[in-house]
Amino acid sequence: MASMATSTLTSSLVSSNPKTSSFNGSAFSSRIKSIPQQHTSSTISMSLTTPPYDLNSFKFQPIKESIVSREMTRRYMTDMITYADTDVVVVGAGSAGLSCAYELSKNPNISVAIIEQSVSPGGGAWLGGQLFSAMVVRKPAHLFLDELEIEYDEQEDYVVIKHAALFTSTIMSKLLARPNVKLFNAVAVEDLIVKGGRVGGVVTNWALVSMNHDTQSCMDPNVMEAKVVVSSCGHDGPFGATGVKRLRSIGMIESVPGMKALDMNAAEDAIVNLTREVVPGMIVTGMEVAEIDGSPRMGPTFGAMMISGQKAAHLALKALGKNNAIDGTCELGIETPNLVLASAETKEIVDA
Ligand code: 48N
Repeated sequence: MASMATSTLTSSLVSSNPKTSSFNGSAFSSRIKSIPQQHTSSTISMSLTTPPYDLNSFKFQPIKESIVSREMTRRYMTDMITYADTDVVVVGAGSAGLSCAYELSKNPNISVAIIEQSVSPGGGAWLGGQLFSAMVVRKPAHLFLDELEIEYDEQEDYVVIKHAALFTSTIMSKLLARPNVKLFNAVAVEDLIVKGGRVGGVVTNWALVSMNHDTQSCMDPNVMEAKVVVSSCGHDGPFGATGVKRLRSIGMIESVPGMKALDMNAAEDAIVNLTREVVPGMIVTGMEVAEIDGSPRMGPTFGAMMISGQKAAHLALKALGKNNAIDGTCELGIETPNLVLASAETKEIVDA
């Protein structure tokens, strides 16, 4: 009964009729954007279908333990052999990295490896600000959410996803289902492959090994070659901004000034406009852009991560000589995002 009472309370707060509901006194938005009825979680959870088996006499088919081991080992080793030389490596599976990999995965001829040091990919996108649930996305980035069929509460200039995990779990479920994508989580990129002044791949190790190099004798890494590397290492956490910091320590860039103080409006435009190939073979996206350019931080708004990730994908497609939305060479609406991606780099935003 409690859950019913809660859902009644919740629905009165977010009722689609502004005249009958208000929140902190201001009338609520005119409508809640929802996806076709057959997809909504409330339909699924409210349906009274019973499981297709008898829960009172449930029995699994038999299995040999070694078969489980062989199934996991064969697949993982096959994936490592397959992705040892790949088109694009995306370092970091936060909102920017996931958006980039999702956009790239639309082209079935592109192979994408996502390297994420955490066991649980998603970076900072499992929650909004200060560990609150809701995720704010400023328009027109909500059009990306429409493409992902993610429900949100719509306001005039922004939308609110009721729980950030709805974005992260939805984009990940769609992305990981695609045949040309492989996520290597619990794996860290601890260095770059650089040949002739061009980034040509990444140096990897189990993340727990990367974090414990000082506790053992030498534990050498593995490698993964790539035509293009997209660095989306964020700015926070034990591995924050490790992509651009490595570029600095090997002298490929001069400085990593770090993000400036918070200014939502300046920050989100700057992140998207400054998303670019910072050295030959390496594109930077998401909050790492703020780290390398010293642009302001935006705090708990996530649209820039999504669009920066999409832009990084099209910059990677351009670098691969494929149709892309930067050159305007891909069919509108099929391969491109339903937004016109700003292609001009506008350094003056940062200097303003
Ligand atoms: O979510 P993050 O940290 O980074 P982004 O850029 O995708 O999104 C940033 C966003 O969540 C914000 O910070 C918001 C908008 N706040 C801004 C503000 O003003 O505070 O994801 C980065 C991911 C994480 O999952 C890391 O674990 C991972 O990258 N990672 C790595 N994985 C493998 N190897 C590495 N060397 C590595 N470095 C980071």
